[in-house]
Amino acid sequence: SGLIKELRQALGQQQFLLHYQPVFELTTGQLTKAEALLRWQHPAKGIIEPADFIALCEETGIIIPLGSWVFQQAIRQLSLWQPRLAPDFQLSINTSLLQFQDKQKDILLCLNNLKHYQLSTKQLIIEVTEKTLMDSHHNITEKLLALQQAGINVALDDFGTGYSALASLTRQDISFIKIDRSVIHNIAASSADRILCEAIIAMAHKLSIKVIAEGIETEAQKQLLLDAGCDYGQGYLFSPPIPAQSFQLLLKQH
Ligand code: G
Ligand code: G
Ligand code: MN
Ligand code: NA
Repeated sequence: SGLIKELRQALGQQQFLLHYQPVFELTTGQLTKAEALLRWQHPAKGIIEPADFIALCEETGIIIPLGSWVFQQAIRQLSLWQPRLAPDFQLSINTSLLQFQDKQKDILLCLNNLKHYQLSTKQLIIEVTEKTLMDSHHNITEKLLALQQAGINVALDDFGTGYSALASLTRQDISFIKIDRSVIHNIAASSADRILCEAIIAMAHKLSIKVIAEGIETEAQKQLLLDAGCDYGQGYLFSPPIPAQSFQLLLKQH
């Protein structure tokens, strides 16, 4: 289709960019992480969000070169911010299953890039989805454990949606779970969702997994998460995903 052709050209024509959403430690309000989120600056249609093109990138394999670009761009940006960052600051990068099926090329690239910029592997979080964890043919667990051993943390994204199983909390290759915004959305209005959320946090903590809540939009949600002992949060209450330059300003204020 026309969109596929445009997507193939987009990488060469530098139409992709990353926005960054700040992640805060809930008890201290400290800016401790950022999630890199892909955007497509289409020449005619303006900014297109990943929901409208990631699936197509996965179907066509474009996600492989695009995923490599995301790693390189995010790590380069991290190195530019480095002088202003708290020592424990981490940048979180989203990944697709295909990137783990592709001989782990990205992961090595990622390590080389970090070395090139003299950054620590501890400064990177790689976000995976349940879909990636469920693949049993590409040594995913070994690859994720190798990342952990190299010092890169792995986060399970979209927790509480679709097929995400409680059993994934017992995995040794996960350091963080990110509770999906569809769960967070209802915690102030529905006691059932609040109880679910509290139970997820308590269970994660007992299994030494840290919790990041996504999609926090109200003070009430933030307070409930604080009371439940949630570690980190992101969402419109604090900030939407913003361009790199705006993120840099935010770093100056913090
Ligand atoms: O920023 P936005 O809410 O539109 O992102 C929607 C989803 O798109 C994210 O939750 C994430 O799963 C996916 N996404 C965003 N950036 C990337 C990326 O760089 N790589 C991959 N594979 N997925 C991404
Ligand atoms: O990786 P993931 O698919 O979870 O990406 C997070 C997405 O959620 C981003 O695309 C971002 O634009 C979106 N988002 C971030 N904060 C909020 C929020 O507070 N509310 C809603 N509805 N969406 C958010
Ligand atoms: Mn994510
Ligand atoms: Na998510």
